[in-house]
Amino acid sequence: TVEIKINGQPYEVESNTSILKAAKKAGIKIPTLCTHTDLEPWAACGICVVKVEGSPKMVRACATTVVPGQNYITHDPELQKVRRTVIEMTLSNHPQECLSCAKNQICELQKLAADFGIREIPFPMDVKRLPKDTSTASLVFDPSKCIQCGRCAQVCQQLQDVWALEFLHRGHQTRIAPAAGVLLNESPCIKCGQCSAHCPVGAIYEKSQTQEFCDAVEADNVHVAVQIAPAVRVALGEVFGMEPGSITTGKIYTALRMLGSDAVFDTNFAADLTIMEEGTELVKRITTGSGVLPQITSCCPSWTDYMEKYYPDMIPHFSTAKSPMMMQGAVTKTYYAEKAGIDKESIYSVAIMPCTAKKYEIGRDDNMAASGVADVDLVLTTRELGRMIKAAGIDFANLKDSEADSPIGAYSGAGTIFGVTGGVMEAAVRTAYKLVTDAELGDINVNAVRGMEGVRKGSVDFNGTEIKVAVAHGMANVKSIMDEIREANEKGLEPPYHFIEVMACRGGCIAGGGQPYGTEDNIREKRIAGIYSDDEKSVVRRSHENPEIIQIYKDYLDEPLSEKAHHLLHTSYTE
Ligand code: HC1
Ligand code: SF4
Repeated sequence: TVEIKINGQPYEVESNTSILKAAKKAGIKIPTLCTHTDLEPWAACGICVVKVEGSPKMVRACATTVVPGQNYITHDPELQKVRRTVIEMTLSNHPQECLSCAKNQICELQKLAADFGIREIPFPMDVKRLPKDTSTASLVFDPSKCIQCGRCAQVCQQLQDVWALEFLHRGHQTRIAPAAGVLLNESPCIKCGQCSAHCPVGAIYEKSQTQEFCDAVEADNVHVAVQIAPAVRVALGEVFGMEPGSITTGKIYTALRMLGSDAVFDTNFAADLTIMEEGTELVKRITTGSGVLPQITSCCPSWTDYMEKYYPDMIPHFSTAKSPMMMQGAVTKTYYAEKAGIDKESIYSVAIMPCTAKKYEIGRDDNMAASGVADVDLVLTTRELGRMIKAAGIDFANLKDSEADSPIGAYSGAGTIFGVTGGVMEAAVRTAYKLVTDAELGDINVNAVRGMEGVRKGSVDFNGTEIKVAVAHGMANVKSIMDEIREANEKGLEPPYHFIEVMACRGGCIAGGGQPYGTEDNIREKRIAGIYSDDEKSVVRRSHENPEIIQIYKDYLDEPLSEKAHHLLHTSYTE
């Protein structure tokens, strides 16, 4: 640590920390629009300027490291004037459409303007009108609202290593867009939505489809069946002032019924189903030598998109199991429809997801209508559900809990942990162990695959056989593992792993691009703790012990990888 002063008060702070972080620790907020705790600072917006006592220059607090003994002035009339001018100039280039903006009331620029009490803009208005990019199924990019802070591009490049967004042109002409000015769906974009989760204003946001839900509820003879993803339950509460990580599963079921859903199911059920299929597929690959190793998870649609674009030679490594969302849709319109005596054509299947890429996933043409009609009709993000609940005047935080509907609503703790990085792996290990050894795993918490390291490698002892696994999250972290596998393939070496889990977003789905705004590592950790505590509280913690899973195989699917299971629950990938 080093000793510094902030506004004359002495503080002991970590060495090599920035002035911005040191001040934050001391409880002093220096405003900024471009920095984010997920990203390296790049000093774009200029609002965080501070003074160093004894020096005539102002420095940017985000990108300046503390020097022992220095006294930093964070707030004085001159600094406030500089900041105010930067905000006013930004506002002069920004459309004044707050009332109808996707970020109304949660926009960071709007908040700064309010904090600084800006009532008039003393510069001529100069808003560049550029067309909105609605080319993907997931996102709307409105370049007119972009303030060139660069967060989206940084996140796309640093965290995701996708480079779909970059700064084009120079000087006054600078703007952020896909390279060569193409549309997002012509760029390498994987629809993860991390740009939308990090944008401080309303320049990039999820494609809102709440009206489609309302229309379905209003329509005659439509049976609206909804599923909720694992990660939604530990984040939605934040929209209503609850602590991140609060488990609101029962309240979400109740709210969905109040919004007009006819049946409420849980994606966690299908996460258990995925484990049955994907776990059996893995065991088959290991024990019979059919299919290549390592097997790689395929439930994250941004990851499958990325793999198809950048590692098409590795497609045989993908598990053919569909994502839980797609499996849930398929069994909703077949098994459930038959049991409930409802026409599959009259079912409208809705998925509430923490993810913007899930909107894209339902439009992929590879076998996403296994029931004969679209298996999932509509995907809404956690943020969209939050808005619908607000609009309906529902006091979410005080709702009574209710239960999901049978026969595809029950889930095990293994299904829940799909929502965190390492969770699919842990859930699969719990069931694969049983399949291989015919015994239950002693310690059900597979700690080797937990945590927030970008890449985690470990092994699990399957009664004398060492099963080697690896987990990666945050798309930029996948490269080292994929290169390792590719090298082994090219040299004809033993596969370095048996099973790999990849999630595009840092932390897994709990920090998906469709989650409530403000996701940072401290919030990720709370949501992760919520997921693990839900698992620990579950009576059933292994997918193969979920009674409704046992039932569906008995009544309908026969056994994992059966012909029927193949038809409904598996898919293929394209180069
Ligand atoms: Fe996910 Fe999944 S865990 S992909 O992160 O496999 O979105 O929550 O629903 O489908 O279960 C997302 C979450 C989700 C699927 C499951
Ligand atoms: Fe980049 Fe993801 Fe945004 Fe696409 S959705 S531009 S990949 S951050």
